[in-house]
Amino acid sequence: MISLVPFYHWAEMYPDCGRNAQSPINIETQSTKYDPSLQPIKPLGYDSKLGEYFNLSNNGHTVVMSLPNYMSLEGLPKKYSAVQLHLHWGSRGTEEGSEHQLNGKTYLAELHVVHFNSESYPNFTVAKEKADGLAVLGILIEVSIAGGHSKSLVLFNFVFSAGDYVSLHSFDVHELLPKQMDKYFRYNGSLTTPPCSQTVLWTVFAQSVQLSRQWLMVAASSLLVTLQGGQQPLVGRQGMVALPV
Ligand code: SG4
Ligand code: ZN
Repeated sequence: MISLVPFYHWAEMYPDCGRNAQSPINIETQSTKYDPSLQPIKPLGYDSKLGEYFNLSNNGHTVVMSLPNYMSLEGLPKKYSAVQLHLHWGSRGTEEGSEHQLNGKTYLAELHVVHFNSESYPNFTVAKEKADGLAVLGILIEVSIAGGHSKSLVLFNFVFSAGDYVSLHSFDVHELLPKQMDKYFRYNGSLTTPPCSQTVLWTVFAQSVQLSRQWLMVAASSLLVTLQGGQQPLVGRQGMVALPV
């Protein structure tokens, strides 16, 4: 449904999509400010292998993996628990698919790990309406010439068409995060798609994760068919970004 509404019409149906804290943004690193009060992000339970099933599915819009609440983040003002992760990539299938930009550069793809404030709210649905309700980790993805790639990302190849899903017995979300996690950009923004709720505390890591080109071609061509054009990112607000050590 959402994918049929072009992004320049979103604000007509979803008023929040026309407001001033819309994500994604272009992060101009020169104009970021160091904020010494920011803590390193510490994921807890992300590498758990408790024998649960993780459901990775293609909802016709993007590829989403549900995550258990015991995965949580430390280092944010409140405790946030994981809900799901999903991937954004480009409609032309090759180079430009990230939502956030660093110094005007669009990356190949971007992974989002969505969390809700589980200290204050009972679930994601309630939290997403609250100012301090959500926290999303943004991981920028690049092509690696060496051909190295994360094992976990290869799994996205299995969900080719809308409605496809795989259940995984164990999944190491840690593998999808950059090695250097203490350098990131932080700002208050929104969900990048309707309803565009301005309730997201964003953390975009400075270090990107590498993916092989071979993987990319398979993934991109399968999603090209499914998404028929992919998602169009909105141009959002600039500034209010902080850079810790
Ligand atoms: C993508 O469309 C995901 O498929 C959505 O997840 C997600 O919605 C939406 O992006 C916005 O999230 O981190 N990019 S974002 O700001 O997480 C939500 C599902 O539809 C609410 C499950
Ligand atoms: Zn997203």
